[in-house]
Amino acid sequence: MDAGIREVLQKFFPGEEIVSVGPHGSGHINHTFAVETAGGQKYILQKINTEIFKDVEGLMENVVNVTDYLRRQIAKEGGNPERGTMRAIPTVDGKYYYKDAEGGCWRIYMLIDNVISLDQAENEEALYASGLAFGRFQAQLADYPAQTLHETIPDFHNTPKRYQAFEKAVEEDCCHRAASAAEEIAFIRMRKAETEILTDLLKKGELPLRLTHNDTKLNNVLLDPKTYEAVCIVDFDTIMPGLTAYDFGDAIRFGANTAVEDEPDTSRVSLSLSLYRAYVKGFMEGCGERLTPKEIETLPVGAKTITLEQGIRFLTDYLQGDTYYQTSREGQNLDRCRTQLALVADMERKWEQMRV
Ligand code: ADP
Ligand code: GN1
Ligand code: MG
Repeated sequence: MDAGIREVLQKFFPGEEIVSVGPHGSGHINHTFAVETAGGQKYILQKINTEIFKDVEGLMENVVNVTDYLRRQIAKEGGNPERGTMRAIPTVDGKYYYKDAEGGCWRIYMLIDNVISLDQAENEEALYASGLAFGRFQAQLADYPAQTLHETIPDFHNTPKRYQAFEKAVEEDCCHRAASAAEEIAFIRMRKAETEILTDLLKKGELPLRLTHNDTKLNNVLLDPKTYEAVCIVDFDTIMPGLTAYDFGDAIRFGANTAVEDEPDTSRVSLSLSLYRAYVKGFMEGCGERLTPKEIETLPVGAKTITLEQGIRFLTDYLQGDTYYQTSREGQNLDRCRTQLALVADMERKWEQMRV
């Protein structure tokens, strides 16, 4: 075991014998490890990405307060709070993260066991279940005091600002990559006006701000491997006030795509209407009567806007030299961008059928 990781674990479990530590999951932001102790207890150890999350104190305060609140809600509903949400473990000093000598920030969660985390939907059940889980999540947090939350990434789903950052990256072209993405740049520019639809509706007061998860991709919902029922939603780093359409849309972008997010062959990319409808059904059931008619009407806009936004974000990172998302091969962010744009194009073809 890496000496640094051993030192970190000592801050959480002094004297405990650790039998294994290994990389876990396929998140693009933090470094995630599964840890097992000699007593058979399993944990998730994460090195938080402090380039992206500047206020770890505030971030962990959000996580601890929201998970405490959810535990109470889940217990009230007769569920099992220890499997139904994450539990962060404090250090011996009672803090929910440990800062090492180099400034690296580490946290530990109980590991939720006997679950799967999918990078691509295997069936409609998975989409229905994750829709239901995210709909319920929003309902469970409906009365949470949203003003007490720290904004962990300002303007996270402000699509017009994402567009501006993209134009700046094209103009600067610091890595001389813009020429290799000329088609993608043109595709995005043609849809500039669409980046503003939802934020304009919010400004006009036609859409309400809710407490949203903001990173609703399928691999952030742990599922039962046999029934595909949702067990637990994870990745609370971006819980902030936001629009329902974005939470809905991000789940569609990832889970109703017939290809993986970084598929190099874009002919494999399409929106599966059956997966889409399965998610709609689950999400609507989970939200109950809460959604306004305008929120329901704009769910498909959310799917298209966030897919475009994600294409913009991947392309911006490619143009800036792959500094934000973790990559494992050259050109991966450009491939990720291309899958998003191919999906946007397919949503345009299927627009009438996407109506909710
Ligand atoms: P990132 O921000 O890098 O995506 P996540 O917090 O989403 O990091 O963690 C990465 C992956 O690890 C998740 O997609 C999920 O599969 C798994 N994971 C995270 N937390 C837990 C947990 N408490 N129990 C089991 N698996 C987890
Ligand atoms: C990141 O952390 P992860 O891998 O669950 C990103 C999301 C993107 C997603 C694209 C904090 O999610 O916004 O939609 O990658 N998270 C952050 O796969 O930027
Ligand atoms: Mg994640």
